[in-house]
Amino acid sequence: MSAERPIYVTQPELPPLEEFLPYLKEIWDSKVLTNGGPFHKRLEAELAEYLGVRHISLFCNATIALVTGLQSQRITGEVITTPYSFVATAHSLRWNGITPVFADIDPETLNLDPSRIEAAITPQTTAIMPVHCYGRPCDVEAIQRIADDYNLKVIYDAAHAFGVQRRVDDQWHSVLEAGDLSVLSFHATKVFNTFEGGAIISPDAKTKQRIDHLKNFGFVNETTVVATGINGKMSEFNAALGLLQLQHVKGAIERRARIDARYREALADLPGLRLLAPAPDATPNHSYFPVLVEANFPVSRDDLYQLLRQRNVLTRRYFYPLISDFPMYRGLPSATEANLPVARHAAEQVLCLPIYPSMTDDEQQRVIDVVREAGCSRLPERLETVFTEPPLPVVSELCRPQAA
Ligand code: T4K
Repeated sequence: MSAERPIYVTQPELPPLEEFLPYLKEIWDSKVLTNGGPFHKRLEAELAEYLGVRHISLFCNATIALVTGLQSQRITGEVITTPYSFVATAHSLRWNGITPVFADIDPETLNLDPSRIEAAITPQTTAIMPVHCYGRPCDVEAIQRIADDYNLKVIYDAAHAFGVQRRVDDQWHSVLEAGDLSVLSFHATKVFNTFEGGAIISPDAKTKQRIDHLKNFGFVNETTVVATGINGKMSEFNAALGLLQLQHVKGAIERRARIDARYREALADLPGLRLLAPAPDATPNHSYFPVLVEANFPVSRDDLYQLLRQRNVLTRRYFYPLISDFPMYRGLPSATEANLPVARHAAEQVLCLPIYPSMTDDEQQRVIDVVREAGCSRLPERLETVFTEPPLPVVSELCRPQAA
């Protein structure tokens, strides 16, 4: 293992501690810690404005928000979803007693392929749960057309899609407005974090009210409980942090954009390394930097992953294994290999390179050097040296990107 400092796939963005202390003082003075206090109210209002949405309900995390969102829409039976996501997507269905039905993904976008949805619909289907994977918008129009034709709800797992906008008829709209509900994650690893946290974006005040009841045990007042709700509330600590994070998030996304651009410039010429093309007509948030290690890359995806680990670059294979391969899902009829060839292929090729605002240029260069070194290894005997200690031969000038 390398003696160099570890570079993680992500590192949470945090504001200067001294900026947070006055918020803590206010909490300490008021002794209002949770249950919809002043910071909670302010964060809902300020986030709605920042994101360009009207109704937002804060949650303790996105998983509980997904579970609650499904419950609020009274979704039952079967829901069509993607196997290429974090396991919480399908778990939220199971927590509602719903059967996930996996449909394959699009090879270009890695999002649920609308052309695969119709064949998965049965009389038990009540909804579609797509994921804006890596923050890249799904084909929301095509999905909505199918939902309308079959009278299905659409619940978006938008955990990755903070701040992402789409251009519709020359106007920019939040991607979170699509469908019946969208769910965001504010986990430590996300573009906007409140340590842990999440939110549901609702289309109208009535839906938000129902969700607000459901996340507070079903209470509507001191003595009335109208539903089997849960405790999904965000605390004042997390909400206060969110307010402060919001002041810094624009700069954080801009820094991510520069890291993204530099990876593209440095890695575009490597045969066998596919970079996902930016989505047309969308403002990305650069939450992840996935690459697909194809068959003609000199080393396999897993060898590249190990090679990076040897150099203390701790990438992740989001999303491998597929959700449909986990033991609680693999027995489902929709989980078969034959049903999900594109998702399986992507899961075997994907590697998410480190991207986070505080990543330095030197750290990024370390990542680029290892990937280029692997990508430029042409001779079989060289491949063997790649995995021996002491560390690899110096990257040849030939393999260096033209511009850093
Ligand atoms: N839907 C989708 C599509 C999702 O991707 C997620 C979560 C959800 C729903 C559910 O959202 P939440 O209920 O979590 O709000 C991470 C996150 O835990 C998870 O939130 C996220 N998706 C998923 C894609 O990634 P792991 O198991 O990879 O996390 P972990 O702890 O290995 O962290 C990755 C790296 O981040 C570490 O190597 C170092 C760094 N890190 C992480 C944490 C937690 C830090 O530097 N500090 C930290 O506090 O799942």
